[in-house]
Amino acid sequence: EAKIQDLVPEPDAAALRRSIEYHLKYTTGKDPSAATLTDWRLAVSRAVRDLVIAPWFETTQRVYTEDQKRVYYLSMEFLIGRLLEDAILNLGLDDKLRSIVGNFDVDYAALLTDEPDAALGNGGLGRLAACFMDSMSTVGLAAYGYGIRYNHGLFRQSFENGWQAEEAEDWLRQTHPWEFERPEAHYPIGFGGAVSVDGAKATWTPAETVLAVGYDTPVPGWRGRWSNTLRLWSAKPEREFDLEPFNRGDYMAAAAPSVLAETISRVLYPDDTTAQGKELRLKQEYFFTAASLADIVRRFLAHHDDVAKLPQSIAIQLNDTHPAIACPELVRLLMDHHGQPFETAFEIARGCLHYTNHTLMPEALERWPTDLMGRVLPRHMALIERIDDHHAKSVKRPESVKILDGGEVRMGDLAFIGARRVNGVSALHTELMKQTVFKDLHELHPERVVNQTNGVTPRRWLYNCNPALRSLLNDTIGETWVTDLDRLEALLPLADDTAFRARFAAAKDTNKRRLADHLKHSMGITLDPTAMFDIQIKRIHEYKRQLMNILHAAALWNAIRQNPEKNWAPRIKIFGGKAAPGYVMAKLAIKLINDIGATINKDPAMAGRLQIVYPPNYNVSMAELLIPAADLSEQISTAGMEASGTGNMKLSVNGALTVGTLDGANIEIGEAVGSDNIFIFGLTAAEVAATRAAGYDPASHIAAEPRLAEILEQIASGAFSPDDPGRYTDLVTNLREHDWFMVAADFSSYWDIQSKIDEAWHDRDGWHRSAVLNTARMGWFSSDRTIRGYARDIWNAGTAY
Ligand code: 26Y
Repeated sequence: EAKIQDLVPEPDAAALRRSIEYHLKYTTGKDPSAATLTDWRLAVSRAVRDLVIAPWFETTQRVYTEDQKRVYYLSMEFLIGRLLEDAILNLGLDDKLRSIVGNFDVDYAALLTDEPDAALGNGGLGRLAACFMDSMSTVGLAAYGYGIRYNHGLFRQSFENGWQAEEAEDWLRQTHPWEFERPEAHYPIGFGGAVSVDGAKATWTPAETVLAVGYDTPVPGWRGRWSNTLRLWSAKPEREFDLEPFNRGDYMAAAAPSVLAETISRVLYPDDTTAQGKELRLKQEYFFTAASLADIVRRFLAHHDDVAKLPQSIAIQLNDTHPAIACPELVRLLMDHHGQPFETAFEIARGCLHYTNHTLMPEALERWPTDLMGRVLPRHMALIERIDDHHAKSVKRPESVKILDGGEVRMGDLAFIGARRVNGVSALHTELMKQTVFKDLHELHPERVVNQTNGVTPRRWLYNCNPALRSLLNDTIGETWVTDLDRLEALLPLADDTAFRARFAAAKDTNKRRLADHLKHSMGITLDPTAMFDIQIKRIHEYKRQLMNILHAAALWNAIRQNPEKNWAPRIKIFGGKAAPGYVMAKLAIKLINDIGATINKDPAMAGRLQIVYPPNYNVSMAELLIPAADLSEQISTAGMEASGTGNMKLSVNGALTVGTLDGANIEIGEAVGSDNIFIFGLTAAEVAATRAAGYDPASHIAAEPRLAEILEQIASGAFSPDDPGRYTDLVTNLREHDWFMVAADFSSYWDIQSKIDEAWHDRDGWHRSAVLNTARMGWFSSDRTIRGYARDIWNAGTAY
């Protein structure tokens, strides 16, 4: 029996070179003398992609002949980033390609960074889906990712006078060399119209139909030994255009069907804050969910005949409620297309479906007005009512667990009721799900909620992004950690080895210089690589409290000016992140960071002491530069509000120490690395809840903390915004009078821990020891571990490796 890894041809350098030349000429249609950097990149990408095809076919074939259980990961977002370097490193071709490309007189590093990020996601949820795709291939699990092929991913961010400005992103302007269009894999997706009922049989006649066309990208795991598929759907019109209006000379009307259809997959919703109830979003959700289910059922029926056996053959994971319409859609297919009675259809569907929750924030929980749902998806609306009634009949206090509430469909409740398992993404988050949002449903179905703490792929987030540490690890403990991250524990004794610590510190220094070089070129600023790189990178949200971080910077500025000769740890606070375009408070926070930053950076007394840096357009590729360079990782959300966090894991495994609240996965990170190697501060989730219940008063906290009172005075009086002194009046009033996110309550504790961090920084040996222990003890946070957990506890699916 052929092993999949035997099929990955180990190409010699000459064959690879010929393949690149071939693709430059015959695929890109360019002569070497006329080829641009992008032409070369496309040719190299094609040559690398060719090497993935054999294991991809082999995986598909093996899953089919062994009739393995297939896992389907349905996600509105896949925040992938660049693909070429990842594929090269997974296949082990880095050294060869560097020299081949160099011999063509092309800059290898520039060729790799020429690729635009595939930014088909907003943040944590989308990046988690991408890490899971990598891990599912690496552990050898039969899986398909399903999502939307947005023409425009997350917007490009720039700063205009310190304010965020947004520009459309355009990653498909150039050829995307990794995908295969599958015009034969297309499904008509209906919207609107009416349902006619004849006895037990319902027929839905949509008013409008678009085609979902699949685009496949192979996802090679480590060393290419297994390769799954990411299938993204693009919306196309059934008819490209109408001839009748064209003949009349009405060219706009002639193109109307195509405009309408293509709108559906045109752009990613850039908001992960407020579920806005927009019709187009509902159409996007149904579009990709219905296409995926049609594809899943077709694949099943190609070699099975009894739909009742679906749950044995497949497992579907819903990444948040965005694809929760899968429940009524699968019921609809089973009833209306396969003749199953409602109750059987519902039990089959529930046997296949599983739901991951990523947020407890009420404003981010999806709810759809019933009239909108009824208009866009009339058959589904009727089925949701039926599911609701059916569920209510089976429980004692039905009024507490209704899907339909106040004229709205609550998608979280629908997903919970329609799923065999429901999971949270960290231990704390799962507990809070049971105690708050899903309290009543959990009491009715106590076996349903399980935890799967998030993880991150060690390929992209250690091996690939941190070549300096990668070589040190490989030299010291071998390479097995790449697929078995617990092996990093072999570093534990080396934390006390002076020579090893020095090499570890040297790797960090290399990464800091790499970042400093990059920022010199991109922003024209100078960073001292010996200063502490204090980094907060994530979407801008009130609950993530970037505001508290910048208030700390302003307080430090005051303190340093008062006592410049004190032994301050030189710090560079680096921020990265985008705000949702309509999120006014988040955009104001960005402006405040830039205003305070400008004041601090131009103060000569701060030179060598404090600097603020905020590079625009934070994305996956920028994360790959920032994370390996971090000394301090800011994870300072109001306790109880960050479901898990995954940036916290990436930073810690790369040897940054965390300053954090007892929130999300920070708690589990603290347990892993040990309380001496993490800086925990602030209220706990229980204390936050209790403080709120008792009637929280920020004013008393501000009065008790003169540092905070002073900076709020300064901000309110326009010290950082002389051009518009009233700019922050509302922001400061809000902090003084409401402060929902409890910045004032946690500020003293944050200040104190930051002072301890200054002291710890001066003990260089102690710091490096803690950094080594972070890397050594973070193995559990590999997404390989997370995926094995889902496979075991939720999917009941096997893994080949
Ligand atoms: C419905 C719409 C408003 C919406 C769109 C996107 C709502 C939520 C989202 C995305 C949420 C998200 O990214 N959540 C993050 O998921 C990560 C992976 O589990 C967690 O680590 C992180 O704490 C959580 O905020």
